[in-house]
Amino acid sequence: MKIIGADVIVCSPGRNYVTLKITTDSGLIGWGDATLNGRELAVASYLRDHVCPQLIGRDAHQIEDIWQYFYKGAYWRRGPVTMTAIAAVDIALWDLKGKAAGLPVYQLLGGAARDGVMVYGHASGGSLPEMLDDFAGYLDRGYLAVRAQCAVPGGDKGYGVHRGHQLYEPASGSMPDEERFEVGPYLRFVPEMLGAVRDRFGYDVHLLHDAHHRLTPIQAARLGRDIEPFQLFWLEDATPAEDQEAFRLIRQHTTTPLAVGEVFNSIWDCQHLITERLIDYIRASVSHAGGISHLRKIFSLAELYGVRTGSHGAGDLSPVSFAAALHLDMAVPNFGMQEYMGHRDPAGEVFGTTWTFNNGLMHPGDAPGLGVDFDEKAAERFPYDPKYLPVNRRTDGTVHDW
Ligand code: CS2
Ligand code: MG
Repeated sequence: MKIIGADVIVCSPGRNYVTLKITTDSGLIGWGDATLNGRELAVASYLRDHVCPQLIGRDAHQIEDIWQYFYKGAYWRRGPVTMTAIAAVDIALWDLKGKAAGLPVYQLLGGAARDGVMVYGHASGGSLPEMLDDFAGYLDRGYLAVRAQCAVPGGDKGYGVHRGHQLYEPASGSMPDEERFEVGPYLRFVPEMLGAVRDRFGYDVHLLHDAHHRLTPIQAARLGRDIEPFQLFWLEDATPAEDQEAFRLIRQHTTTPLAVGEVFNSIWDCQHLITERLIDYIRASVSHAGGISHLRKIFSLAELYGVRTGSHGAGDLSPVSFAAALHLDMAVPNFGMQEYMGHRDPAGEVFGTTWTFNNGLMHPGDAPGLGVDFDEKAAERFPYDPKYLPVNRRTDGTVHDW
């Protein structure tokens, strides 16, 4: 199955997406997701200028060889741009292999290890009553797990709070928005917010919260300890994830389960977190951590140490990589939880999907490959629209983690 074409399509149906199209001499097309929020054009160029020309003529069935060729052959290894580009190639090749075999990708990965994939939705609000009502909506729609994010009273809009009726999208403006954040009010408000969720909805729903990298290790330890009574499924990104040692300190102070990894792009970013059981869920994503081939190596390492999966599934991971995540979630033995933020309209005019949602569980469907179609004509109607993620500052103006 020889590769005869490799093209990069940048479009913006609701938000920017970078999609790789690999065409073979058998007439099959494989789709990969190369979206890196706020740095889309860097990945598009890496693919167009340095990867696509080297794909032509290769056997699309040689997924691992092609992965190794672009990982070791570049000399300069790892990093979000490189690994997102390699991920897009890998995802497209798995899509092609499934289409050539007439099987959904999860069958190629060992078949179904579960009936469906439990997903969590994103409840948020500018106030506690607004967030609680949003939370209730997810329960009404059958979700078994819900993340709660709420603006801190008197604080700025802050991470994770949707504005208006559209799904939350952090990237905005042709230059980064600047947000303000102060740790004290946040640390005092979150236990109150999570306690209000438990008071109103009880303990049967899986409850999650994302601190989004904004705490120091000891602040994260304090928050983990203070929210223990609310029995979270996980506290996410408690502290900037590149500081793996920090999780040792947090672990010493709290039994609140810890999840981290959406900014990771290789197994070496999380190797010690996993082998020393410093976390409970690894959140690396198919589209930023080298694709299906590399992510399943991370998940296999995690399995050895009792760490479960918690794949990133924000709206800036396109339907192509979300479908790929579902296929992997179906097959791995140590599945934990899949994030499902949904995709802003009119993404559905470009991406055709086959996944289903029933009673809190999702299934990728049984179409050959990933089960996602891409309408190139429709994509032309939504040209790239430069957007950046916010920059966070403390109230004294110091740049802070967002
Ligand atoms: C968040 C993301 O989904 C999450 O848990 O951390 O929304 C993250 O902020 C975005 O993916 C960044 O583009
Ligand atoms: Mg997160």
